[in-house]
Amino acid sequence: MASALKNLSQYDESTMPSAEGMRFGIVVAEWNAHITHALYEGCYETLLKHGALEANIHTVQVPGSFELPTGAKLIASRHSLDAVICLGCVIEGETRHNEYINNAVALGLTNLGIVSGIPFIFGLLTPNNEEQALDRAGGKHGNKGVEAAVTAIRMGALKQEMSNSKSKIGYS
Ligand code: RBF
Repeated sequence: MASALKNLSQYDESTMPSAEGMRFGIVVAEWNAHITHALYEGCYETLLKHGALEANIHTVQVPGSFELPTGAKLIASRHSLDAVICLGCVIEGETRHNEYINNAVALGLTNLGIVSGIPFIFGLLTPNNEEQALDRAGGKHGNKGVEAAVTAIRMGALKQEMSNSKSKIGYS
């Protein structure tokens, strides 16, 4: 059912691949740290819950969400990773800064993923106000950090499965 896909915080654990042996990068924006650190906790705990080893999870902080794609590229250049998770929160204000930052992050992560073949996971909250952010960082709409980790594990498994395939398209 389509509605079942709206909130991956309540995912079916029995369908999850094991994250044991997978290597992850996490990039966290410091802006709105009370939100992004809650996302990070949910994300990190979920990776561990599915078997990832602490030694295989590499975390860096960047100042703001606009820096997430660059931070993601830097961490992916330094470590061999199965997925990179980017966590941030851009709250709408009086000006249109949120549109510019959010679009730049979405485009940047999309490009990184296509060019590198590594999944770059979009864990950016784009709320209209702080309440909406809190609702999605452990509140009534779950924790999008958990959902980002679930997506990273699923995409990491897909990447590993496809890495043996000989047929390639596009850039690689
Ligand atoms: N970064 C965030 O992660 N969340 C925000 O809500 C946020 N709001 C910003 C508002 C303005 C007007 C500006 C100029 C920057 C904001 N940033 C925010 C910081 C941005 O992501 C980046 O760190 C800086 O623009 C430096 O490149």
